[in-house]
Amino acid sequence: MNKPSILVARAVFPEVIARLQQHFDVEQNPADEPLSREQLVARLHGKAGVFTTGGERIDASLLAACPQLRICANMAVGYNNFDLPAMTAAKVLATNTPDVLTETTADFGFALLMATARRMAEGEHFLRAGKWNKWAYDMFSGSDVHGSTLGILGMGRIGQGIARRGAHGFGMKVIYHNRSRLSPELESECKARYVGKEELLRESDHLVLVLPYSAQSHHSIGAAELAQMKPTATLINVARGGIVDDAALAKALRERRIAAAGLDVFEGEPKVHPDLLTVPNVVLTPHIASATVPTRLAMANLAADNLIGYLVHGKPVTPLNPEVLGS
Ligand code: 8YV
Repeated sequence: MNKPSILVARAVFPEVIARLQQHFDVEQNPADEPLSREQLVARLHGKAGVFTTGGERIDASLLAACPQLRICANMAVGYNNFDLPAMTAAKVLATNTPDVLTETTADFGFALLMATARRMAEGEHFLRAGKWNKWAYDMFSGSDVHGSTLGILGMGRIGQGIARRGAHGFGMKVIYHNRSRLSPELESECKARYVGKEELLRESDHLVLVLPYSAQSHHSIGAAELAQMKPTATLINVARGGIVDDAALAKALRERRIAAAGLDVFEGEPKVHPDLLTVPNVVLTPHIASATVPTRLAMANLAADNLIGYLVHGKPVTPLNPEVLGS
């Protein structure tokens, strides 16, 4: 019997490709570069499934051009590259990779918070540039993490992981804002207090963004929100570019209206707003919050499990639009 055909849109672990080859005819984009829209549509011709990594936009016009497509499996927990209603209307299953990256991403969010608060990147650049030739009482003085107020915008699994680290490991007072409140049990586990967005902006010493990107969350932090934050505050984004207005942030950092920012994600990445590259009080990393070998492997295997689960056994593991299954 012919195996179903799938496309793997980016280079991923060879052992995961080998697993997929046991069940499918696999075409892989071997290049480091993402496929252009035209290349993606051309390569999806006749494919029942696609393994995506978050950069490939799946929308109504692509779906109309690829009528054989039955599943798009994202190797990412975020799925803002999917037009979910259009996929559901076209009866195409969408899957993502929740849970397997939660703790790794929370570790990174906290590391970025620490590096930002304690000005580690500025110190390293100074040292590498050969400028360290004396001690000074105020050299790279940052802000304390222990005992400070940790604000979290978006309190899903990763937000809760960051809250636990702050509350239990660093004695931080945790406040959060989210579309919905956590259960009392989860609030007490995370030692987190629900507040309105204005209070969150006003009270946070370190504000971490962990909310999903959507039209509603676009520029959730812009000039007006930055103006409400403490001048000593830090802002950390491990969610998605586009949640922050990067131009407004660069201006606020340059004018020291907030103390510093730690950013793993950017509007229009991998391009970075040029003003962010020239302000000193920012720590910049290239979207690597989930990047440990075991976690990336677990993410790739879960995306593969979804393709195999659905196309071979009719049972995906982590469907986003399960209504497609019954139709
Ligand atoms: C991924 C992410 O590395 O899971 C997500 O939503 O942002 C990252 O963990 C990225 O999307 C590529 O797969």
